[in-house]
Amino acid sequence: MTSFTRCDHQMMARAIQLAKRGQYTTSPNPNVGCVIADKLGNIVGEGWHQKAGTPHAEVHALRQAGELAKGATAYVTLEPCSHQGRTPPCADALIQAQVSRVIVAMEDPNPLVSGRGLTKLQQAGIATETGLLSLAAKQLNRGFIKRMRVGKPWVTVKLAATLDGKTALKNGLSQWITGPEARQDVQRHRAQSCAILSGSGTVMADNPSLNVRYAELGLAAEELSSVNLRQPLRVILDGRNQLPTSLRCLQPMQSNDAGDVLLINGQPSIHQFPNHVQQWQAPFVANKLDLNSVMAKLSAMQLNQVWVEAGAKLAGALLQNNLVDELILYQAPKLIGGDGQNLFDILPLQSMQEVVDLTLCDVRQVGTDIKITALL
Ligand code: AOF
Ligand code: ZN
Repeated sequence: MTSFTRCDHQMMARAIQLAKRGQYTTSPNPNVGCVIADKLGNIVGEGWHQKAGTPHAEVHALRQAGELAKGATAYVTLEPCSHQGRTPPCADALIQAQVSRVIVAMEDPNPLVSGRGLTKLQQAGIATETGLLSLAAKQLNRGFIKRMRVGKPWVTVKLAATLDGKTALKNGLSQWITGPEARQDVQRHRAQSCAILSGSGTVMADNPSLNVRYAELGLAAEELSSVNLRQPLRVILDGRNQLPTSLRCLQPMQSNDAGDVLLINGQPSIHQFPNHVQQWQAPFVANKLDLNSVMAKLSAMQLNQVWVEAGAKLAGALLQNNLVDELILYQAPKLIGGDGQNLFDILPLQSMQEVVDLTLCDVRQVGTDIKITALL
């Protein structure tokens, strides 16, 4: 059993902090941070991965450390890669720099790596240890880990409701149930996601733009000016091919290239959509778009995290297909009453054994609303 020192913990905590800087920009790659410390515990190099196709965290840290990397310890939030991807293997770079020890928070779930990076280091005589602050490291890359292990993205369903659990009036009106702070919080979650998923009913009723308004995120000026900030792919399910072309969520983004909408339908739309709207025909199961195939498709497109903003039907269908990993519910101190719309449309249950159980992870107040985060 490995025992890590207080200094080890501090260094890895710093590496995790650095990794988080990539939270809006690294996908499809994971968020990774690296700290290099000399024998006295002085930090001689720091780095984090910024964007797929650019150098990995270790390379940035090694460049900063220069000659001082020799004999030092590298703390990395993810096992150094062993393969030639868009960039060369980090394990080789660490060996070449002659570090003496590498501590990683977790193994890389990428089948191209998965232990080979650590083996390579060990074979070169470098001491390795795994598992320091692993829970925090896994939290950083839930989407990447799930895509690599399961072939599906991490799915968060976001819903906004009143205290009595209603998402809209009976006539569908819902703007706005939650306050501006909760809506700003949603912007942050959208920005961390690779895709925003919605259904035709919701986009036709509310006409949302489903984009990220970075100016509302409260980012530091240097973060805001990063050329790497991206817009999530907007994925709209339209099983009945009823979407008109005029909706806000189908319009091109100024800051984005073509290809930023994926319209998933049963057959090609009769409408002529602009080039940035791709279409994909999903298989049907029981007269409905097969949501398992939809998620497998999004994973194959290298989308790690999917943020769902949809109505009760799609949210309920995802839930019943066991495709939801996390629920984020914003609850406003308002009451709508009996005939308002529900959070999830699920089949009437017959016994308490069938009730959907969630695990609460976080409850906090955001502005005037309550934010509940629960895992399925
Ligand atoms: C690391 N350090 O900072 C990151 C790693 O195509 P590439 O070259 O960018 O390789 C991508 C893969 O490398 C990615 O799927 C994951 O397995 C690993 N990411 N590894 O040593 C890093 N971002
Ligand atoms: Zn690497």
